Amino acid sequence: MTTSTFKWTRLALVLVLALLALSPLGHIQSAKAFNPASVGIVCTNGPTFSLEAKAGYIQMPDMNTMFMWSYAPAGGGFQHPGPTLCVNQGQTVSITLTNSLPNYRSGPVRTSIMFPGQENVLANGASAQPDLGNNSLTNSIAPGGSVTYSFVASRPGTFIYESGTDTKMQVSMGMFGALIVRPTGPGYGPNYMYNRADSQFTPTEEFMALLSEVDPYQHQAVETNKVFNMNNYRARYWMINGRGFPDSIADNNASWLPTQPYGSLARIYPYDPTSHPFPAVERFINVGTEEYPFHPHGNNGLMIGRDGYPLEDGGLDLSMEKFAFNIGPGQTWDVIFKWYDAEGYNSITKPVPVHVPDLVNLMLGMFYSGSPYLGKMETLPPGANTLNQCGEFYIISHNHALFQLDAFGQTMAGPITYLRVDPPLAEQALPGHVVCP
Ligand SMILES: [Cu+2]
Repeated sequence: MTTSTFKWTRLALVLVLALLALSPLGHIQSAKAFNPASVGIVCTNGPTFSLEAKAGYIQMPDMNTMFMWSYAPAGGGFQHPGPTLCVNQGQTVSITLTNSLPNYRSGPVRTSIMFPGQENVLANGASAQPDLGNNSLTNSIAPGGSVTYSFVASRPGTFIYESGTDTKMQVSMGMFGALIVRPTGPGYGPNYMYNRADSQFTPTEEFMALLSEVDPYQHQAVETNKVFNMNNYRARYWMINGRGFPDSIADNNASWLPTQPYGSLARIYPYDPTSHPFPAVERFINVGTEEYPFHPHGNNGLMIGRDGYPLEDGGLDLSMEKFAFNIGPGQTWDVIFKWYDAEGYNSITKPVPVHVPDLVNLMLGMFYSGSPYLGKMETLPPGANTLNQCGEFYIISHNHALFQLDAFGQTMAGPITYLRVDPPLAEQALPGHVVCP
């Protein structure tokens, strides 16, 4: 059995516990691209932003609710993580922060934002300074106060913004978000990661995995005005974009996750030199305290940038293909990937050469279409259900520190998400094929 055959079989048999909305099947309509707003990065476009530090609750995958501190749009509802701030290289970015954090242990809580990777940051127009008297790495503000930070986004890439005040506690409580700077060099633009021709990607296939963790005992201590004690810190939840699996693969702005707007399902089309020539991109970000070795199944990723620097040296391409990306605390990694038909399997001209075991020995995944061929749906055995919509493939991606695939003791939750590969649009439009919703 070749490696790729093994992958096909494993894909067909993988057991999946998630739920996706099942839409009506079996009717033919003209093929059109899915609504890109339901998946992928949700940008809050700049360069001027107003954020509010506040407290709220999120839903954990084990159905607990968790008290969090986070950044939200000023005057808007609570959300976690903070808005994904998108700007263009060269712009002067201006972020006004208002402090609406509740008192903690009867005292006011000062806070701030720092911008790792950005230079010459100003606070209210003057050079930002450490505020060590208030345990802050940058200018902090008391509740009710506000401060405006500004800087020139001088280089493209993926960056973090996070609290610079009492950082162990406040970042642990959830005060972080992503900052994306798009290249503006001559001939480049928002569909490039860097000012490099080989960093071009498909704009509707830009994804983010903001990886974080939660120690519920520390959060409960803060909620109930007890001591946050980093000596006792131990994460029990791990998240992608502020959600754990299976919520992680729900759409952006899913109605049952009102304070966790960002999904992490990556939904793409196969590579095709004419109709779909450019790859997808994923921005990996680690705001936790542990390494997160993220592992997509089924294909490798090409790591092209770290911490906002393209992997190059004097014109030499230092990008590297990896089967797992180890994202260290505080790091960001930019990874491009594509799904392509390496073996050319075809149900008639080149069938998958594998003997299908007896039904009693099969475990049918919830996403299995009944066929190992992309774009085909076939009858499933009696009693088997599928959430497959149009013969698409689902390939799991997860954090490979397996103890982190957990939600306070509930296993197979946490930082798990999926790559969904849809059949090519032209194929969806063929007679007898199902159009993907
Ligand atoms: Cu795995």
